[in-house]
Amino acid sequence: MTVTSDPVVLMKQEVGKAAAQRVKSDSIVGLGTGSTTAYAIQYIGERIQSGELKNIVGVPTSFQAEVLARKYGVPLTTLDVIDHMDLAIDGADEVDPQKNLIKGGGAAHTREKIVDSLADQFIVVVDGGKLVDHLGSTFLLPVEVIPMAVSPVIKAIEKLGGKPELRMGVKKAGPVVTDQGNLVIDVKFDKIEDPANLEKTLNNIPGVLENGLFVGVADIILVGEIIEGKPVV
Ligand code: ABF
Repeated sequence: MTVTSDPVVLMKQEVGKAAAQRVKSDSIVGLGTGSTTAYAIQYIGERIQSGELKNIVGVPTSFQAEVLARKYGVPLTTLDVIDHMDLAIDGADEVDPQKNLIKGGGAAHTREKIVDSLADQFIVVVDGGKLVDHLGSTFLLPVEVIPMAVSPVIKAIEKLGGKPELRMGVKKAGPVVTDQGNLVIDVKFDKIEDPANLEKTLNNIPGVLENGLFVGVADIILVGEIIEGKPVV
């Protein structure tokens, strides 16, 4: 683990560590995306290197997860090879009281939903700031769209009452491009009353590949807090 005195980093490290400690030898593990999950991948790697964990393989949810797994020595496999997945560890942007999520801040929600929903147990690692009363209150809802369909999808989302905007790159000019070569539209909904219905409705719009509503997928939410300057999970 990286040595730091930053309480936020320490808290993310502790949440990632807590998730990684749930990995047993002979497990197939879904490896999520995001800064908190990055610590879980690092700690899984450390447990493998120390000999504590044996016969582990990971299924990455993004190129970022793949790079981290290789960096920390977590062997990788694919969904064509395995017949089940014991657990998946992944981050989230919002978590509601029913453990439904908004994900996709890292534009990886399509592969994340495939992997996370296939796992026997999906463990979510977040800081306390991600907990909300209802989804959409603090984070825009990401929707992955085939590039040629951006305009009609924007119109269809506006008809649903959403306020869509094409996600633009920060470091790189132009729109953000996903691992699949698609674009991401981020949508503001005043209040997402029925996330299950909205998830299906959005995915039925021609040109939409996947949206960031994860309804009924998460099993365990590990929440990190900083209490009196100390990280607590
Ligand atoms: C990923 O984790 C995304 O779904 C989400 O945007 C991100 C949040 O990660 P963190 O806040 O831990 O950096 O799975």
